[in-house]
Amino acid sequence: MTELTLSQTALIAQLRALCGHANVLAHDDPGADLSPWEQDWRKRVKGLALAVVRPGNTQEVAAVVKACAAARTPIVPQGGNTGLVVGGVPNGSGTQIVLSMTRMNAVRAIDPANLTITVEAGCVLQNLQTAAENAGFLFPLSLGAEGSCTIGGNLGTNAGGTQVVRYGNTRELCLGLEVVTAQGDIWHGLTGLRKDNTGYDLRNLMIGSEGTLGIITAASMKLYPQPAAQLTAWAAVPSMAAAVQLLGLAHQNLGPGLTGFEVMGQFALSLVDKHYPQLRVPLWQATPWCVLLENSDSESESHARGQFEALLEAALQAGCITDAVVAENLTQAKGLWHIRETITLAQVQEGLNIKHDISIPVSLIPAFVDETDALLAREVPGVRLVDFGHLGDGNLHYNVQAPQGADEKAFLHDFEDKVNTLVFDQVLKFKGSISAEHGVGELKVGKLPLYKDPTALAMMRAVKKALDPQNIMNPGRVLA
Ligand code: FAD
Ligand code: 2HG
Ligand code: ZN
Repeated sequence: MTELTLSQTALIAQLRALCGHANVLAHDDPGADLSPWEQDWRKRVKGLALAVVRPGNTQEVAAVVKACAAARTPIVPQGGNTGLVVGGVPNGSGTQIVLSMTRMNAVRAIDPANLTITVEAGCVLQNLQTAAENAGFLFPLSLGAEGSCTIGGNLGTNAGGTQVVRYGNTRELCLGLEVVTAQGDIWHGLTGLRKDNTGYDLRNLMIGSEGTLGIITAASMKLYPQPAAQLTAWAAVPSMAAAVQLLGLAHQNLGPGLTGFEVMGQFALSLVDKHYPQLRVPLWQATPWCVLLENSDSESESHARGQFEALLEAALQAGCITDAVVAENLTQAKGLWHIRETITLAQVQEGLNIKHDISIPVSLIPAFVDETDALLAREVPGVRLVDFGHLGDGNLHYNVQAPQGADEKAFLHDFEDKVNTLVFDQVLKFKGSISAEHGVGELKVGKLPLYKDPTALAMMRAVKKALDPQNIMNPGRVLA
């Protein structure tokens, strides 16, 4: 730990006066362990915070920001710290404040007639889902990290997850925001309105800005009716082209009932089988791809089952599936989803890898995969592809694992840039995006200018300069 300057010491004292000593952790406190807030989930970066500040309400957030703005001290907002692109941890300079939102976790209100729920930013996603369920509604955002990620982080990254094909990503689920600006002012934008054409859409500017424009302190989110029945199927498909054909049939047969459509490559599933054998992955050994589908029905379970059987029959006849299992009950369905959600953890067990969270028009995905697989095999011999994702949204997690037995750190050092360039060039060629749902963070900040429209980037820089002229909000993330 480097020595604190006098102004840093004064700022920490001021923050302690604002939020309470126990809610401001700093390295000057003997025994304080800041590493949970300094280390990113993937263990790609270990930063060094000047302090971790945990405000308890919006007024405290505003006061903290004002104090930091006066001291020109950068602020890194953090929720559950499950982000995958190094966006929510401080850099190594020891000069940045981590603003942890987890104490602000209240459900403020539910409006059943308006179908909205208002929650504070630090509310854990699973708790938000449960609050909605207890009130008789569905909050459909769902992702593997839902037990620890927060709605503020979901909004900050515009998270996707497994229900986007039906309900949209976090952006589509949000009606209003309360935000503390980079100047420490509070924007009271917690409207529950579905229509509001009174100028620029500031809500959508904040969503997906990864903490670089302001701090989200609360949000009004949409609620939906609970489906009468939810059925899950797991199908073996012979190729990515067949998976895309199955998606078309699923749209036709299930209409808005199609609430999930995930694809999983054989190697991705083999990692789950290897590291979590107790999960009993079905069908994976005999097929290059498996698909997980969900049908949510507003009528009844028998209606849903009938629809599913008709779909799977049509798919078998068309040759786009070779085998399938339909979960008999909710426990089995949860088990199948658990296998899908465990792929990320199985990758961690296997070792560090290079993640590509990309989107491509669904129609072009089979050609993208064929071509890019071949290019990688040629350029990086022995490379192993952990390929899976939200095919219903055209979103692939096209992850690259070191060759079997290779030193993973050396592999990343020698090949990360080459592999990223190769994959992202392919993404550009296939009219895609280099970040579908995880965001830019620090990991992709250098690549964004190479793959984003220059006029769009210039407008983004202008917005950043206008809203955060001192560049204190999560500097170095999204825009370099
Ligand atoms: P953090 O990691 O703490 O922060 C993420 C970003 O948001 C940072 O830039 C941070 O500065 C900013 N931020 C946090 N809180 C605020 C706030 N209140 N105001 C402004 N900015 C803020 N992501 C998906 O999109 N889809 C998935 O399916 C998915 N699955 C995952 C599965 C696993 C096992 C893991 C570990 C991660 C997964 N993620 C997924 C990534 C991650 O969970 C999401 O990005 C999530 O939205 C991050 O929430 P968080 O609270 O952990 O945010
Ligand atoms: C998922 O869809 C997450 O499971 C994580 O977005 C993806 O591990 C990954 O690359
Ligand atoms: Zn994902």
